[in-house]
Amino acid sequence: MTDQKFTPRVFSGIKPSGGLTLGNYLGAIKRFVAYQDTDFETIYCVVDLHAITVWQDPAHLADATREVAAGFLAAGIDPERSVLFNQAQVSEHAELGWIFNCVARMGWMNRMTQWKEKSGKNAEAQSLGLFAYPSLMAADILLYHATHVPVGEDQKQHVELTRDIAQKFNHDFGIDFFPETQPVIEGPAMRVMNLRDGTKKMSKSGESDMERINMTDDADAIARKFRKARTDAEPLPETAAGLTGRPEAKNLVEIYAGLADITPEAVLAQYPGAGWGVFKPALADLAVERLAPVSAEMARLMGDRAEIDRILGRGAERAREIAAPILKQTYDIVGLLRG
Ligand code: AQP
Repeated sequence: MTDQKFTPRVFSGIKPSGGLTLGNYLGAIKRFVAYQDTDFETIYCVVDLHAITVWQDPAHLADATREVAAGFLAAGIDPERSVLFNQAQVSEHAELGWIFNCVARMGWMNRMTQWKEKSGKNAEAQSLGLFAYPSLMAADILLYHATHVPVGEDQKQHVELTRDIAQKFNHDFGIDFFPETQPVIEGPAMRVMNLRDGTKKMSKSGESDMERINMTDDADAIARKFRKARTDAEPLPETAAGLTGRPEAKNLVEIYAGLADITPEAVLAQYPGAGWGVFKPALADLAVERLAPVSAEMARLMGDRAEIDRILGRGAERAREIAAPILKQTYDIVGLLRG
């Protein structure tokens, strides 16, 4: 249950560590847009401070930040109805992140699946920022006393860690100050998988472009990538239970369901026993139909970078109006002296 004393408020972010993928669209952006038609206040952030936990070329980072903002806007985020900004413009994120570095425990970070996957066998050579990034993510969320965070399945553990940090802070200082934020993960395609390996997540920074659909891919690229997507030799089953143990088939059915806003069962009812020669072109057509207007609008917006910068600057001012008093109270609770 969400604590009634907190305003129903959604916060979520995307890091500009490469071009947006179909995973970001289905797992995040499309759902961010839908929240604008609810009673929640909506705050969306391009989390550029998270992007630099791995090397980013300074010559490209600002444009990558604008491109994620363009993706939000093109998909339907209205900068009047939602607060839309980039993290680096609101320094309160980094300040609260530091305080949470002093609340979170090393053991908690060590248990994060994403840390284990990203650091691999080379943890010693990773940045300290990559290790600590879930505590900055907790700050992103709690700086706004956000009650709900829509994320893809891969981020569930980090939102749960945010709850642990809030609880420990409240307990350590004997105060009920930070809410217990809920992760919201519902519907199909909450974990869109790599097209060449159905056991791995589709990522912006994955090695091969063929393993992901980018939001800016043209119709030919989308058709080619789905045609070459790895599958097994069986046709589609008639019920969702028949997808068990078939990760690639399950992934393509879930992507279709996410794009069409229907359940995987409804997809299978529409294509009972279909072969890949039928299903893959239908999936490509649907993806083009959904993504082409978004990518055309992204390209148009990227032609006016000054306008994107203006929107992000204004969003940062609005974000700070909420964040600054919460940070000030946090400093007071911790006993940090500020004039
Ligand atoms: N494959 C996915 N399926 C469903 N949701 C996804 N998200 C990301 N990939 C998938 C969701 O998109 C939001 C923003 O994620 P992010 O870009 O900030 O971080 P990430 O999860 O680390 O994304 P990537 O694409 O894998 O980036 P890189 O390769 O740079 O690390 C989140 O809500 C996430 O769940």
